[in-house]
This record gives sequence, structure tokens and C-alpha cells, in this order.
Amino acid sequence: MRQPDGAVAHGPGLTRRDLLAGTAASEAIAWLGAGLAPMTATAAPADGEVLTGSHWGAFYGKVENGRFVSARPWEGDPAPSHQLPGVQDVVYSPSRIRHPVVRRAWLEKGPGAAPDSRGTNDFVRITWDRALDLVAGELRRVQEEHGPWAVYGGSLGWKSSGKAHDCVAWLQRLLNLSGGFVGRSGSYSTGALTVIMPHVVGSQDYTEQQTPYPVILQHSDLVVFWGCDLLNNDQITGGVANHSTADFIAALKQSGKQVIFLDPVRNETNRALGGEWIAVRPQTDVALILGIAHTLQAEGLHDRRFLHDYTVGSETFLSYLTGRSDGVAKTAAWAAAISGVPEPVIKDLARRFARQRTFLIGGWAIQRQHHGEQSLWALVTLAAMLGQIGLPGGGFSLGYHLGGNGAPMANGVTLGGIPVGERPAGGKPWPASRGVTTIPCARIVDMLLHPNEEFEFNGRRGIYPDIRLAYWAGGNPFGHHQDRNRQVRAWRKLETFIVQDFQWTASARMADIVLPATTTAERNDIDVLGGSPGTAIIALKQVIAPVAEARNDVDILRGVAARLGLEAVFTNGKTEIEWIRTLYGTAQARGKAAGVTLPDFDTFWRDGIATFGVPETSRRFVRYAAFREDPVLNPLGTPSGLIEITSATIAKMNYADCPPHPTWLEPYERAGAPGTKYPLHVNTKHSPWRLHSQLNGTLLRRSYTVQGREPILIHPEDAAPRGIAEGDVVRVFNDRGQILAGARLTGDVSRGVVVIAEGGWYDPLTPGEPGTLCRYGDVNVLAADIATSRLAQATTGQSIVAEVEKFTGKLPDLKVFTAPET
Ligand SMILES: Nc1nc2c(c(=O)[nH]1)N[C@H]1C(S)=C(S)[C@@H](COP(=O)(O)OP(=O)(O)OC[C@H]3O[C@@H](n4cnc5c(=O)[nH]c(N)nc54)[C@H](O)[C@@H]3O)O[C@H]1N2
Ligand SMILES: Nc1nc2c(c(=O)[nH]1)N[C@H]1C(S)=C(S)[C@@H](COP(=O)(O)OP(=O)(O)OC[C@H]3O[C@@H](n4cnc5c(=O)[nH]c(N)nc54)[C@H](O)[C@@H]3O)O[C@H]1N2
Ligand SMILES: [Mo]
Repeated sequence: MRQPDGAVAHGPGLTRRDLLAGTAASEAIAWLGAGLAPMTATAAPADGEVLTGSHWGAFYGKVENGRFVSARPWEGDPAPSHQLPGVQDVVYSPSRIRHPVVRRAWLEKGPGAAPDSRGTNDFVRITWDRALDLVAGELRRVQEEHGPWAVYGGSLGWKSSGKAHDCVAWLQRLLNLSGGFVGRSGSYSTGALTVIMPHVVGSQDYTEQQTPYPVILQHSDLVVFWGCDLLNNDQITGGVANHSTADFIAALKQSGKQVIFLDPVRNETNRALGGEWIAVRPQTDVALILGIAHTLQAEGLHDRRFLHDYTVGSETFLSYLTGRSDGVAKTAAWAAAISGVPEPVIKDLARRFARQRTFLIGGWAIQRQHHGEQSLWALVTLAAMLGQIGLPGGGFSLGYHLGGNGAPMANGVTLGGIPVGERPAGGKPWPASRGVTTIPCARIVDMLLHPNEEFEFNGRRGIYPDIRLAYWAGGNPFGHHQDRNRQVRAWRKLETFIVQDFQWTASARMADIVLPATTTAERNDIDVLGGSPGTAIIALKQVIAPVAEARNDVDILRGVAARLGLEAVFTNGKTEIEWIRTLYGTAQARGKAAGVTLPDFDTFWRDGIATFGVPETSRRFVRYAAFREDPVLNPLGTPSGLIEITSATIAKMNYADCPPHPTWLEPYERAGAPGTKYPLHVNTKHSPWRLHSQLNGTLLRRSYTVQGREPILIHPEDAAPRGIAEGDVVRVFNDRGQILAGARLTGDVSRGVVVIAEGGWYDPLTPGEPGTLCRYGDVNVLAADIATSRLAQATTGQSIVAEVEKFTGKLPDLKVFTAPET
């Protein structure tokens, strides 16, 4: 690792901006050395505008007197996100983490001390040197006393754009090199999808090019958004968003095509696009699909030929559908009673779907529910019965709303990532009795509560490891995980919880050691614009020097590595700009192989962006056309090579909660179902004002909160009998917990359904105490921590019932949007 030389070495005549603009700068920028001042902190930021990027899109960061004062959308963005101002505001937010701190009891009495004082905000400020000593010492202690199976490094989350400062990868690299860790598989996004789809169509499907917008616009007669809020959810992309769907939605509106939304909520896309809204009761899509399928079958509208040639197991499924196998015919009337969609409407849907070219666009909320595997499997089965899979404008897609895989794929190439390294060759062996090396991510609390116990996943059996230390960077587990009170209790099992973030999230407040990280604005980076491979590679240039004592994640971890004698192997001897160059180099090499020439690095870095063309062939692409053309030559990746409507593989697993073909199974709770205690369904759709919990700590809150609380959308006819008026603060509760929220009355939600977006910051009235009231409105206080099934073990954050009442007590002040005192 080179020594940081800082601006001083270049003399006062050169500004940092000058340095960054030229190649000389490339060599000059170095990582922050342990205990040394970083170059970025000592350089005087120049005033002006810098092109950089974020999950919300590319923008120019404007600098005045060394402060990042505003974000102006990049001129190439067709639909800049209204969330962009938050990207600037978050940098100076009152909830910014400014210094390293340690929980007092941990510092004074050691790891594991007074675990119920976690979350009480009793922190002591310490120096960086001390903080890095503590982290390194604790990592060494746990590795030596217990072993790598006691370290949880499955840290997961949306972090920030930028491949060089990928904090999750850097953390994994350090944890690997220092002995190893327990990781995670899957995601909260698509936990059920990624496990069920390979059984059904032989791949995850959504990650690849979908039948693109131009083909839909040309060939589809009817476009169905099935629990999909394209316009809202395309505000954000894993890399830097290019908002590719905006033009599609506009063109679809113009085209006058039939559009149907099947959703308990009239969502953002529905409101912008118009079209029909058919309100389906939450968690009943499988029943609705079966009712449509039954009508197709009863009226002879299903494509027998397609089922015969391209699928396996349709007979078994049809015998379930007609009730031959279980005595219950899944008729439209049967489906109407469950889904609330009237019988004639269900029959009409079947006929309309069959009569014309129909494209079914599924979102992911329908798989973030109990038995979420079934809804996607049923949707694919419905598309197969319609027989339009592989035809232009027909079939299904599950990849339209995030990652932009409905946009025609550019002639681009992907960027490499930071290598996560490996456990040392001579390290501790990992006996099977110590547990698995990865857990399905949403089972983290189960793992903490049930060490050394068995669990099942996708036909396999594993043992939960016995975790002592968890280290998080780039995610907010006390935002994204379900059943907050159970989680608070489970966390007491940890001896040490380390969090790196730039915001005082609930997770940071629950930590023993809190390390302040930089934002993208405070460092140089590189990423892809749009989905993958995306339409361009973009340079994310540093806008300002790090705020307060914040350090880049890689520099923090490098400091730990140095104390463990791993610095050289950790950094690979590369500086920031050298890593950026290396990542760009991987794209150049991949481009070369694919016949795409990228500009040399210095030209790219000077211009800030390297754009790819979109070839005509990807505008005309039809997903599954090759399979349809010749299923023998172009088989799917399933055991049969065909679409598996019944799966022999899943049958062998013998899971009652995931039968071998799409099946209606009652979820553990559902508003309106017999035996369910609470009357209202809580829909936790993703917020139009945030990316999960990100930007909750910013000025954006002013535009959506009600008396400072997270909004709850409620139907006027559900509000009136409860005496709730627009703007009232309400208490939302069930057996798992209670939160405050602010009432917004609207007919855009169905009766019996309320919406509280996921990602509101957890603000407990009595921190550390399970069951306490959340003052702000974190909906995951109410959610259950139950897996979709033993197949995918995925989150069910959309399966919630609760009751709402007007809050009449004294309104508690919010605590979570300012930093705790230290
Ligand atoms: N009930 C319910 N729960 C849900 C969902 C739902 O629909 N319903 N959705 C789920 C889904 S799909 C997802 S993907 C998850 C999302 O869960 P997360 O990805 O954990 O949510 P974020 O709020 O994006 O958390 C990212 C955190 O990383 C921090 N961060 C950003 N950049 C950096 C960086 O460079 N360095 C460091 N050290 N930190 C950084 C941010 O400040 C923020 O605290 O939530 C899930 N939870
Ligand atoms: N603005 C914004 N955009 C985002 C994110 C964000 O936090 N904010 N997060 C990003 C991430 S990580 C992900 S994974 C994706 C999430 O993408 P999705 O999981 O698809 O998004 P959600 O917003 O949870 O829900 C989409 C739609 O499903 C509907 N829905 C909910 N329950 C049901 C049901 O039972 N049946 C039917 N038919 N519909 C239902 C909701 O009302 C909503 O209109 O979005 C991404 N985009
Ligand atoms: Mo997600």
C-alpha cells in the first residue's frame, strides 16, 4: 500500500479538482493509511459541478465553499427521481454518524456485557486508532476462541452505488482473509423467486434480458401488471439508475392498449398510466390465478399443444385444478370467494387473456409472502396455459421493475467487482458439526435463536452455526428484517455487533462499535448506468472531502487488516484510482471478447462516461423464442428441459408447505380469513420517497410524513368507524408489536388494506425493550419472521395483519432523526 501523499505534496497551486481531472491525479490518490490523515480530507475541494451518480440516477454535485450544496440531474436522465435532493441532504443530515463510538457497557465490561442496554444510545466517543484496535482485537479473539463459524459476515444491503467502494465486498474480503465467516444466500428482494424459478424454468430468469419494451409496444394487445409498480420501483437501480421505463410507460399510455393492474392498491404506475384497477385481496393471487386457469380449462381456452410440447406435469396440475385429486374444483366462484374479485370478472379475465396477445408482468411483493413460491409458479403456469410464452408480446416477465431488464440490452459489458478473497489455506478446518457456511439471509434471527439446530432449505438440511460476532456494512438489518421485537431479543445473544454506516440507523444504535463511513460524494468510484450490462459506464467523481471523521469503508477495513498483519494482501497494493482502473480494465477485456471497444481509461475518466449502443437485435428479442422454436436443441435448465408445472425434484423433498405443483395454501394469517385475529392487511410496498430506509433521515421526510410520522394509507370507510380523520396519528398494533403512524385517507387502497411502506426508521419509546411502541412507524415491528416455506426460507414481509386505532395519548418526540449524544 502506498503512503497517502495528500494535497500538500502537490503544492497549494493545484486544487483537488485539477488533480482528479488529469492523469497525474490518478497516481496521486492513495488509500488512507492507518492513523494517517486521508488525502481527501486535506485537499481543498474546488467550487463547481462534478458528475457523479447514485442509486437514484446520475447527477452533478454542486460545490460551494467546500460544501456539497445541491444535486442537479444529469441531462441524459429522461425522468430524474424526485428523491434526488435527499442524496445531497443525507451528507449533512443531523443523523449523520460523525465519529467512531463504542457502547459504554461493552467498552467498560467487555464483549457481551449488558446486552439489553443495546439500543439505549449510551455511547462513548473514541479515536479511530482505538476503534480499529478494538475491532481487530475482537475479530482475533472470536476467531481464536471460537472459530470462523462464530463470525456472521453475511452483511447484506443496498449500500451505495460504486463498485470500487463496495463495502459488502470489502468486508467479506477482510473477514475471509482473517479466518472466514458465515455468509448468506439469496436476498430479501427475490428470496422465493431465486429458489423456485430454477425448478420451474431452469434459471432465475429475471436477471436476463426480458422481452423488451419495443416488442411489447408492437405486439401485445393486453398488458397486465400483476403486483408490479414499475414507475415507482424503477426510480432505483443497483448501479446508477437510468430510468429506462419512463419512456415505456409514456408510450404505453399513448398506444391506447388495454392495461390491467391486479393489485390491492391503485399504485403509482396505475395512477400515472390509467388502465383498469382490479383490486385483489392481498395474499390471494394464487387462488385468483387458479380461478382464471379453471375457466380456461372449463371453456377449452387453454393451449393443450403448448402444454404437451413445452411443459411437464400439466395433467397432475389439471387434476388438482378440477378437483379430481382433492375434491375441490378451483372454479371462478371458488376463487372469487377467496380473492374478492367477482366471479364474472375472473371469467372475463380468462377470456380476455386467451383471446389476444397478453403479457403478464409480475412484481416481487407477491413472492414476499407466506408460500410466496406458489404465486410465481402459478403465474408461469397460467402463461403456459395461455400458450404465448416465446411469442412476441406474449408470456410473462418478472424482471421489468428493478434492474431495467425490460429495456433492450445495450451492446455493453459488465464491470468487475472487488474480489472477496478466500480463507487462508492453513486456516481452521470447518467441521460440518459447526454448522453451515451460508444461511438463507432471512433466517438470521432463527440462526441466533437456535444455534446448533437443524433447518431445511431447498431439499437440503443444515445446522445453524453458533454466532458470537456480527459485522455489518452497507445494510440496515434493524430496518429490513421482520418482527423487530423478536430481533431485539435475539440480538442479545451476540457478544459483539459492529456497524459501519454514515447514518444513525436503528442498526447503528443497536451496535457495540459504530464506525462512520463516507458517502459516495466523498470518494471516487465507478459503476454501470442502467441495469446489467447497462447503457454506459460512469465515473462517480468525488464531490467533497469526507465529512467530520468519516472514512471510506475500505480504509476502515484496511486499518483493521493492518492490525491483523493482513494489510498488503487486503489492499493488493492498490490505491483507489488503481482499483477503479482495474475494474474498468475488466470491462475493457470483456468488451474485447464481445467486440465492444471501450475508450482508454484516461479518456473515460476525463469524459466521465462511456456510452454503449443498443443493437437492433436486442430491440427485437423475444424471451423463450429459441426454446419455443426447438425445445430439444434449446432446452431449459430444468431436469426435463421443459417448463415444470409439476416438479419431481420438489415432490421428492416432501414439503407440506411447498407441494410439487402450484397450490393454494392459506397463509399463516390473512385479513378476512377464518382464524385470523386482526381485521386489516398491512401492505408494505416500497416507498415512493425512499430506497428502503435510505434517505429517511433527510429533508424528504417533510414531503410525506404526517405529524412527523410515517404515513399509513387507509380507506375512508375503514377510517370512519374507527373515528380516524385525515392527519390523525394512529397506533397500529398486533400481537408482535405496535407503532405510530399518520393517517392519510384515500380510495387508492382497497377496503381492509392499509399501506405502510417498509423502511421507516425504528424509534423505540423504551429502547432495548421488546414490545415497546415505535414512535415513528417502522412496519417491520408488525411483520412476522416466518419463512415462505422450507423450500426457499425467504422473507414474508408482505404477510401482516393488524388493527388501527386513533392515538389519544401524548405524542412522544421523535428521537431517531438526530445523533445520540456521546
Ligand atoms: N416488511 C418488509 N420488509 C422488507 C421489504 C418489504 O417489502 N417489506 N423489502 C425487503 C427488500 S426487497 C430489501 S432489498 C431490504 C433492504 O434492506 P437494506 O438494503 O438493508 O436497506 P437500506 O435502507 O437500503 O440499507 C442500506 C444501509 O447501508 C448504508 N450505506 C449506504 N452506503 C453505504 C456505504 O458506502 N458504506 C456503508 N458502510 N454503509 C452504507 C445506508 O445508510 C443504509 O443504512 O429490505 C427488505 N425488507
Ligand atoms: N421507490 C423505490 N423503488 C424501489 C425500492 C424502494 O425502496 N423505493 N426498492 C427496490 C427493491 S430492493 C426492490 S426488491 C424492488 C421491489 O419490487 P416489488 O417487490 O415488486 O415492489 P413492492 O413495492 O413491494 O410491491 C409492488 C406492488 O405489489 C403490490 N402488492 C403487494 N401485495 C400484493 C398482493 O398480495 N397481491 C398483488 N397482486 N399485489 C400486491 C403492491 O401494492 C405494489 O403495487 O423495488 C426497488 N425499487
Ligand atoms: Mo430488494
